[in-house]
Amino acid sequence: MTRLPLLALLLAAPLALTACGGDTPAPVESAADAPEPLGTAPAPTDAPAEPQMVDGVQVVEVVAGPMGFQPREITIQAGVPARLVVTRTVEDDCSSQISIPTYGVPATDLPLNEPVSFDLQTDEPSEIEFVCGMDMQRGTIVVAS
Ligand SMILES: [Cu+2]
Repeated sequence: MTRLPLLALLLAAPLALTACGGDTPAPVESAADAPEPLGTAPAPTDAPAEPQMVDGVQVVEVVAGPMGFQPREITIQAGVPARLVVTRTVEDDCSSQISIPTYGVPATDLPLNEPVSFDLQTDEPSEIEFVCGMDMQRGTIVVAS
């Protein structure tokens, strides 16, 4: 995997911060009473992320929280099964739904603190975009060769 695209995504990430009324960033609430997600939830950061390998599947964990989707960019490997797992952690209309236009997945409810999974296609290099129900907060999964 190359590092340059990751760097480019890192530089681009802050540009996406403004949409969707997330103007009162609050600390991420404790997930102590949440169902245990696969592995460890990603920290709320704009840094591009890499998936966790779980039983041969690239698991991309995304939190829909006070700052929108975190992480906002994830790079995965083409040709390896992959799954997007999204967990909403805030009471916020903006993040209460997700859709994946790349796959034609319509707006799908994100129950509070309940991970919702989507299988990803990784046959060939591509970019998979996911957005909030209002098409304001966005994230991208880069399928790299
Ligand atoms: Cu929104």
